[in-house]
Amino acid sequence: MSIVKKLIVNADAETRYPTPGELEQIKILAQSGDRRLRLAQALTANREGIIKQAGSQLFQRRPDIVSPGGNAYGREMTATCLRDMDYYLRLITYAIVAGDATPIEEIGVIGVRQMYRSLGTPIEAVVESVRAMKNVTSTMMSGEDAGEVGAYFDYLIGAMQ
Ligand SMILES: CCC1=C(C)/C(=C/C2=NC(=C\c3[nH]c(/C=C4\NC(=O)[C@H](C)[C@H]4CC)c(C)c3CCC(=O)O)/C(CCC(=O)O)=C2C)NC1=O
Repeated sequence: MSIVKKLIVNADAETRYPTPGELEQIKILAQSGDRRLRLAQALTANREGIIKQAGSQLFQRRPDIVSPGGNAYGREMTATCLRDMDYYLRLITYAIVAGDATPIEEIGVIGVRQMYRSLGTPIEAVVESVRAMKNVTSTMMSGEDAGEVGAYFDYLIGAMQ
């Protein structure tokens, strides 16, 4: 749930006005709005290049997954793997827009270990792909921007392990 929605649900459950502390949180969120939207736009505009570069880093580090018997072996499976990376980059942009990691958790983390286990996909290689996307995006950005975006990648990496 987004910070704004959470505030409204919590306040309404107690039929009260938002507290000064809650409004302060929204103020901080609003003040960071332009920067967060700029970051989400940068990732969205560069998504193809990010996935492509991070994908080749992943397949260099983990040649087994694209070799015969590997989970991403063959053109179709490799494309599905890159699609999953794109899914995760998309969730990162949602979190940046929301200003918190909840969208990543709700859409991409809950149940994911069981899902990949049932698909025979090595989760540590998925984590490696997220790490590669983090590295590629950080080279495109200033240190401060890379830090903010990197925190969401780190959240995802930590939650998958
Ligand atoms: C946004 C939330 C969301 C996620 C995360 C998601 C993941 C997801 N990845 C899948 C498959 C897959 N995912 C991969 C991914 C990989 N294999 C590897 O070895 C690599 C480590 C990795 C790429 C980094 C592959 C190869 C498949 C196809 C597996 C198969 O069909 O046997 C499937 C099975 C159905 C399908 O093929 O579409 C799902 C549901 N779907 C969602 O809606």
